[in-house]
Amino acid sequence: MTLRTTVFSITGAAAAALFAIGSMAQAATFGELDTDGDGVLSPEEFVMAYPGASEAVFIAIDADGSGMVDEAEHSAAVDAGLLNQDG
Ligand SMILES: [Ca+2]
Repeated sequence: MTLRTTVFSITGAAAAALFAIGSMAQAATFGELDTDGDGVLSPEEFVMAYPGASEAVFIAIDADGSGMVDEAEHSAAVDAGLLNQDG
């Protein structure tokens, strides 16, 4: 790998990270949080969206105990004030 390639790779990664942070700073839609597009938020997607939220919060939001947060559960949690961008 040449130096030029290395610098380009690092720049690309930094840009991707900045984009991710910028996305999270705004009110993200459920579809944006559902990064794999399967219609539910996995614990991993949930942590990505709400880094400050604890596992207990996830369990509380997962009303049907499916281990995933669906859009209705997510919007109910947002409406209840359980979630904000700070987790
Ligand atoms: Ca998902």
